[in-house]
Amino acid sequence: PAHHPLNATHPLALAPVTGPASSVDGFVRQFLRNLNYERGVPLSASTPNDRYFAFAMTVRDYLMARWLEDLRRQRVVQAKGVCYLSAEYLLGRQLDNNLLASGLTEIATEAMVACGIDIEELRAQEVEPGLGNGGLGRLAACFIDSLATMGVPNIGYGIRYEYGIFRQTFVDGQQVEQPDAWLTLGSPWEFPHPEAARRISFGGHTETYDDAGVTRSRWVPGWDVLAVPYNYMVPGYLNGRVNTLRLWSAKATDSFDLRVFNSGDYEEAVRAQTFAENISKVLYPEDSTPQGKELRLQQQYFFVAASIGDFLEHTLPADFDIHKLPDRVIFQLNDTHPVIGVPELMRVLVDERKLEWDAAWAITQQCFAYTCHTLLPEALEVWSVDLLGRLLPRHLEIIYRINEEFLEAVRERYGDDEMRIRNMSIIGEFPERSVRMAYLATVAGAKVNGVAELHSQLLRDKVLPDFNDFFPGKFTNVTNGITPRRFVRLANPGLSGLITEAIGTGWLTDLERLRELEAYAEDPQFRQAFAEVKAANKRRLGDVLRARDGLEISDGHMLDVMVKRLHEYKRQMLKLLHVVTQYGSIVSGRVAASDVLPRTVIFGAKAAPGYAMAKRIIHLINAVGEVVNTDPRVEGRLKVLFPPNYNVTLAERLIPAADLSEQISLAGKEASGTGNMKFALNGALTIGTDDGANVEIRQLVGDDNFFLFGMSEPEVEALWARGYKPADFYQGDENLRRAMDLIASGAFSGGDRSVFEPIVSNLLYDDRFMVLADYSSYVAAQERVDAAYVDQDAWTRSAILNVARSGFFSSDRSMRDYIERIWHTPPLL
Ligand code: 4GP
Repeated sequence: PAHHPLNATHPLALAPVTGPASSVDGFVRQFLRNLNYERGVPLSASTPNDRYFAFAMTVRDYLMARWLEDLRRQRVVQAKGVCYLSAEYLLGRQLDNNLLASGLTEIATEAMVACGIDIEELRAQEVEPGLGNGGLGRLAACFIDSLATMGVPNIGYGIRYEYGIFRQTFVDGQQVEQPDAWLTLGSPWEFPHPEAARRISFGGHTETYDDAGVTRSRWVPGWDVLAVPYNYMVPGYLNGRVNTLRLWSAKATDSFDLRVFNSGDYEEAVRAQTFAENISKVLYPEDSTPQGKELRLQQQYFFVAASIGDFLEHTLPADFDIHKLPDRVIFQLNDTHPVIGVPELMRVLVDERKLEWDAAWAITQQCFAYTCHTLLPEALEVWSVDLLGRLLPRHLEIIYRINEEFLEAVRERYGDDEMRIRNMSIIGEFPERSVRMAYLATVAGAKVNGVAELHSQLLRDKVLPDFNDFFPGKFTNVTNGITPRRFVRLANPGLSGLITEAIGTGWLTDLERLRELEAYAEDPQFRQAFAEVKAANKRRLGDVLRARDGLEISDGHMLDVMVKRLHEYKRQMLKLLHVVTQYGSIVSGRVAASDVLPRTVIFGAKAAPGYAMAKRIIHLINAVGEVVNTDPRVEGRLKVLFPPNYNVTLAERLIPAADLSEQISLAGKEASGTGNMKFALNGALTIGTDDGANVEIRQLVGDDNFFLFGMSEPEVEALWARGYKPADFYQGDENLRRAMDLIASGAFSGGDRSVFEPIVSNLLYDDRFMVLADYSSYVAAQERVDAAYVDQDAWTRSAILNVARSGFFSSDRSMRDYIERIWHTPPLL
């Protein structure tokens, strides 16, 4: 038969897609349908995984009509939208979030009761997609939640890593990494589209050719892989909107050489396949080896080229006038990982679409904006020219030309100021010729932003001052935020209920309304109820830690929590020195155990697999915990718990239970922090330095409700300038000396002084992050904490004020700031 054109005007195809009936019966029917027709099993023979899949698919089915409608609307309206380019999305579990967003929680719960199914068992089935390392990846997840909730058209683009952030275990107190095989049982939330795979090229060489009298360059690649899109729904909160997250998975183009296979060389036959599929195999493979570095650049180009190509060819209509691209999209660069997208868009515009260089550059400069997430110089990515030229030769040429024209403009402005030109060049010369990706992003981006006031200011004035001078108005700030749907409503249902009782609904999408709670801080009954919620959250955490790790939380203890990646600049060591100080005072008899305020200190932290010092610190934390927790002289009044494998799921239990939030980085090092916001919004008080977003938290909640300590950023600078000698601080503070000596003595390593010697000597003779300099101020602040905690009612009042005054930290507000200052993408009504 002849080819049949798609009959999209068939009445049934035109009818709006309808979800299952919004009733318990409707849910049950669809659930059983999915179990039978999608899983191919009857309820009686189903496994927990079958039931979880059928359940998740049912939730999906309710969201489907909205998703299709949003896709249709975005196709028709062609309004400007955001393409968020991020190598990481640390999503956390999807089930409860999607139930909440679709307003199905009650119906679904009742439906499971009706089927005799334990909904908790279903929840426990879900493995969280750990497609991120920490703050940067979690931020991306919060942002796409907010955009959907605000009805702003957005596609999140990233990588579907087969293995996410490693699963952390402890063996003899030391971190051991296990692969995170999150896809072993499949994921019900993804929609693969192998038919829409895109071919992504690498290697080869460039050549010039004559194009009707014009000499042009082109890339003759050496090899390619397929990028297969997997779509995920990103539902807005109760607003009927669903955006898309599109993650790319790598597949070989000619995956299987049957001839070689038949000849018996099975390994050789799949070699190409293995090589290609490595690209999306793991999140951030170790980059300390040359091979690892190359793979990482491959990942970056892979997902960015696929995303830009997808947007231009798939999302835009076929007849789109490419000159209007800036009216239609902004590509937000989440740190430097996607910055190779800049030369990629130039390549597409100039080589493929045949635009003049200047026209293409004008478009490109309006279509990108760059967010920086760090202040550590070693975290600003550079790629050796050698590697980049080998992997992406045409892109290197393009980068050279961008740089040439940029430096010419710099010369025009400042004359032959060679020092300045060398400092601003996108190409660095030492220690090897390399491309400075942050500079490329800054030159190309319409805007550059830091992630908290202090960070943006330091970025502007200290990291990139020449660029700020050259591009006035390009630098701006958008303070980070967190989604209150996941981190208040889902994580802390008790507190959410209490808030709604007090101020009514609506605050979850208008978080500044939490201000109305201020008056309730003065109401003894409310304080009582608030304290009860906190106590219940602690019990709930206790249940989780007992079941998960066999850990016990003691009644009546203050919960002092430090959860974040393990890094020297974050200064887990400072917290640990405080613990060791307290322990030392007790066992030496200087302080009676009964006079110590009972505290449980909880750490959660993963160390990068190749970061030896961070791993040693983990070992020491566990070793200290082992000794402190079992020493009878402590009488159980001081405990150190370190549940392994801190992740989003655990964060959702830990944060609502915390009394004290540790945000103790060296001032000028933590770009923003977002955990700090989550704690404040859940009614923990912060002990913190004036760093990152702590500064803004303190300004908002007020000095009386925040324990500030340590040097400010200018003081840190001044101390460096004077010459920092950590040993002087050691000599000058008896408590500090005792604590350090106790560690050095082998007290936490069975008498073996060598185990933790590298930590001790690093602190004494190097101490890049000035732990010793801030120690005495920190211990003094902890004494203020102890004193304040004794008056439980006053503490609760402060905790309520923290909640009431932290509405600013909603990621909805961050999104409004991005929209107003950078994106100019209004909600689609
Ligand atoms: C983090 C920063 O360290 C943290 O301060 C910030 O809150 C977060 O980004 C989000 O902006 N950076 C990373 C990273 O996670 O990988 O550089």
